[in-house]
Amino acid sequence: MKSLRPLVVPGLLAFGLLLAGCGKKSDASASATPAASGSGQPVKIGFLVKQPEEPWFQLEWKFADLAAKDLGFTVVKIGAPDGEKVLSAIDNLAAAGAQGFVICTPDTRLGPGIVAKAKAAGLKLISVDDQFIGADGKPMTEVHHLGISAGKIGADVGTTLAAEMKKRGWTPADTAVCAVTFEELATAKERTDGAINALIAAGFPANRIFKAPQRTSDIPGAFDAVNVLLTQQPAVKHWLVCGMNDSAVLGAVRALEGRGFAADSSVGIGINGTDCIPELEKEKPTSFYGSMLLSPKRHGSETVTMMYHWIKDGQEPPLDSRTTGILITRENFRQVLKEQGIRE
Ligand code: FCA
Repeated sequence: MKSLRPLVVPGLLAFGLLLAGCGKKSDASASATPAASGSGQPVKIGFLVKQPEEPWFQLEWKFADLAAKDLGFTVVKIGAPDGEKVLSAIDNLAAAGAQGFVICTPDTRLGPGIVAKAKAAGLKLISVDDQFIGADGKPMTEVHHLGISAGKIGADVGTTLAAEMKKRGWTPADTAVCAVTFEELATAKERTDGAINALIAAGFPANRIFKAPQRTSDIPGAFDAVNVLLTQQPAVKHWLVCGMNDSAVLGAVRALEGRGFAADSSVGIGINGTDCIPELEKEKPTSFYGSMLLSPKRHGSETVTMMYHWIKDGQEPPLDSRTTGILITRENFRQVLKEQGIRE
């Protein structure tokens, strides 16, 4: 999601115009698309992701493909980093005879437009990871969604950070929290809010918790944000780090290293568990202590499987499904990743 913030308003406007312009064409493809359910046509399902370069999304795709192989349908994998790509992907899917798609949208505020476009194209729709936001600013709970229990997973990060601080004998006087935030994305805000609240509940002083807002939700975005914070807080001796995902915490850890902080003076815990594997495999431990491993298997395979049964058998999926996370560290990650089918 590159420099989304400054482009959001023009981006949304352009998305609206594109949508208006596509109305006729979509209607045409809707009538050209045979009724999906029970039509006897081969099932074809699109899987659109906002950041195809992130290992998390590559694994979702991998598990979607495995489910498709098992059940005998096709998954069309499409990287859609902006609204324009999303719209053209929906057109292409409809033209190619797909009956539905799963999407992690590049901007949750595109939700109403994506719903309208999918409807016009006669495609069923499930959102994954990032829930659509309606025109009223609230989650679009009428759109079928599979996501994570973000607040609870964030809270587990906070509780673990507090325990690690205690283990190391660090005091609140010389320790601070760096929360790498991306608050325009609801699931990201719920995660970092969950971590912050759990730290406070564990007795960590609220005035020692600092937010480092990312401009982009990737490693460079986190790196830049944390460098600013470290310049502002030169007196801190020990840092505890949380963020929306592994990339956020990896960017923070690299920025900390640039200022001389290492595993003996800072602790970071990510979320995803899929984008930090090379980090945990490094011979020498870094400040990246561990991650809450989510289930790319469930997100990838369950979404397309639900979509498949919806198309084929008319079986509507639950409106809202949530998945959990488990802590992986250098001690257990090989074993857990194997159990979860992520690594051999
Ligand atoms: C969001 C994040 C991903 C992953 C997913 C479950 O889409 O950007 O990294 O954490 O939620």
